[in-house]
Amino acid sequence: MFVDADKKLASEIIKMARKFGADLAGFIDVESLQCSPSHKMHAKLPHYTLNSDNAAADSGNPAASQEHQSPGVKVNFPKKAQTILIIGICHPEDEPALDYWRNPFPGGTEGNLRLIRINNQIIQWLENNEGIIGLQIPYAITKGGIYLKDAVVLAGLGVIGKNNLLITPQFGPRVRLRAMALPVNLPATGPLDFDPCAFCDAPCRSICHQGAFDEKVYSSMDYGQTELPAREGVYSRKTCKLEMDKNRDKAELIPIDGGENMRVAAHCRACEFQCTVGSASSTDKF
Ligand code: B12
Ligand code: SF4
Ligand code: SF4
Repeated sequence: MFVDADKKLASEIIKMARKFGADLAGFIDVESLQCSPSHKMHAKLPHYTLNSDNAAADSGNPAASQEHQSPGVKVNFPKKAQTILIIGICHPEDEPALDYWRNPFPGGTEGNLRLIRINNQIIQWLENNEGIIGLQIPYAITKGGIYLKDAVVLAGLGVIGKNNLLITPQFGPRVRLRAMALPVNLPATGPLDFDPCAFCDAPCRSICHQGAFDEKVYSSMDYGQTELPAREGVYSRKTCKLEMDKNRDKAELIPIDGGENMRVAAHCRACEFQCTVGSASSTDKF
């Protein structure tokens, strides 16, 4: 049961998150998130080698590259965490550099660094004004990260689309996410009644030239749940990652902001751009 003071604090935090630059902000309690589809599926996922941008996104140290996600390991949430604050920034198509994976670069990408800075400002504000200590949650799951799309869906800020991305009413899939743990119990912001994919024939899937949506990879029978990647289990992370590896191999060494040379890789966003939800042209359709 939440009292008025909890609701007031929750709305103050969201107001401050927006003031510091977040385009989306919401809450979900840790207990619900721990039971979300990705967190339940995590322990059953086959062995997966993460790439260096996941490592760099947390450490700022690109040398910390290949990591391994072993099956059977649970996602760890910070011990005192009761509520997760999830924030997002819009990542428009005409600002591709926000997503460039740069080596060396703190946060891995400009977008992630921007999110880290917004979180830092919220943490500072919370400590000074409310005496609450917020904790940045890392990006990579193996570094203590959580599944961000699930958190946003449960916080009522969007849904999982047929392209397996989070689709928000305001920006479609063109958002980047980060989370923070809070040691207080705050009211969740969800749920949301929104499903743009229901009557859409999924151009976001057919655009993938790697064919990452061509086969059913996950079944409800094997994983004991109906919520699967790309809804029906037709997204292959292995196939998609082939494209990411190709993008990384093509990374160029270029000077950034007049400074030192960095290796810059632009990752595939085809399934993201093909979805018109939240873009100017979509206003009539949705
Ligand atoms: C590892 C990773 C990758 C890997 C593996 C991806 C994968 N999905 O397995 C690779 C390198 C291939 C990859 C690719 C991409 N990624 Co990536 N990735 C991540 C990371 C670090 C973890 C994701 C993960 O492993 N999920 C576990 C798998 C099993 O879950 P899943 O495939 O998402 O399927 C689950 C959901 O569909 C969910 N679900 C389905 N239905 C429902 C219903 C409800 C109610 C709920 C709650 C959940 C739910 O349940 C499924 C599991 O059963 C996250 C950051 C983070 N910490 O969360 C970013 C993240 C998901 N990636 C992101 C992006 C943008 C991309 C790319 C577009 C590349 C790029 N330009 O950055 C592509 C898109 C691929 C795609 N179509 O999904 C964004 C997504 C933003 C958004 N709008 O959704 C994230 C959140 C990072 C960020 N910067 O904000 N990624
Ligand atoms: S294009 Fe967008 S609305 Fe259509 S199925 Fe794909 S994610 Fe859903
Ligand atoms: S990010 Fe590119 S390779 Fe991966 S599923 Fe989307 S379109 Fe296919």
